[in-house]
Amino acid sequence: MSFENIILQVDAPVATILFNRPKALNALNNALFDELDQALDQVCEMEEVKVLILTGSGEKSFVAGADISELAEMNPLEGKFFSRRGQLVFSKIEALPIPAIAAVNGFALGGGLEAAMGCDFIYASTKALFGLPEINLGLIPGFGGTQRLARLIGPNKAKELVFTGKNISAQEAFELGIVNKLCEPEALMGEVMKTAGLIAAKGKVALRSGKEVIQNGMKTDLETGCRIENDVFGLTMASPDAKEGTRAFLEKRKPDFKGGLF
Ligand code: CO8
Repeated sequence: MSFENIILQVDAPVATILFNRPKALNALNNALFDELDQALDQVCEMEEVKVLILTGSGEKSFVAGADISELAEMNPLEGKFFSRRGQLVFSKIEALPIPAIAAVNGFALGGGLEAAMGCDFIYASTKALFGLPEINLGLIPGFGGTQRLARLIGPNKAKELVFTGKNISAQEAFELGIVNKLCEPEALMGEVMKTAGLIAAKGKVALRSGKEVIQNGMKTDLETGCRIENDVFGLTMASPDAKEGTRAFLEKRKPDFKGGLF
């Protein structure tokens, strides 16, 4: 299916979704959320896809936030629904059974930073700009940003960004731990692809298990998290990939992970 506000490219084992409203710096509107939601469902069903990349089309922007022209026309109830819509779509990225990498190629402001934080980690161009500027519009972040940023960098640093609405450079975002790796703009996609390739060579069941355990464990205390890890470890051991991985090590060869369930 083709979309108007995003582009879905599949080159298995990697799928890439580009936010594609370059004239509005890829701002997020309702139509884009509908398409993103559908594209995520499609990616989920592609057995051969093992990594998802999210990036922005055009040179300038990953996503410059929610579409302010649409936002300005909403009544409070519509705003509440829109906020929840965005939260659910970004939570869907977080809950994908495959790793998702944000390749932040430019502005990642408001909903843009929130989209990137829904991914498992962020690589960014040295030219990228990050921030939660909603306070400048008399608002607060509404697509999960207050919660994800506070968990990512701690509540005090998150509050400073939310209260001041100031934009920070890619270097500052890297130092705060928002960004895993900084790349020269022309090298960004290559670096992201390199890491995606490393990930895609692993077993799909183990990737899914590792993601699930970290995410569910982070919502709880250490002991409960270890119990979750323990249960999922046992299940993962039952997968054909686990048998292949351990056998390949003993036979001194590269594993050939085929995915597949138990
Ligand atoms: N929404 C709609 N249009 C936008 C947006 C946006 N967020 N950002 C940029 N645009 C449009 C501009 O209006 C402009 O359109 P036109 O050419 O028709 O005038 C075009 O994109 C290019 O933008 P600029 O000319 O402003 O480009 P600059 O390079 O000069 O500036 C900036 C780039 C700094 C990114 C600037 O555009 C800007 O500050 N944009 C807004 C950033 C922002 O405030 N983002 C947060 C939005 S609010 C949000 O994300 C809330 C999420 C939770 C919502 C909860 C639901 C209710």
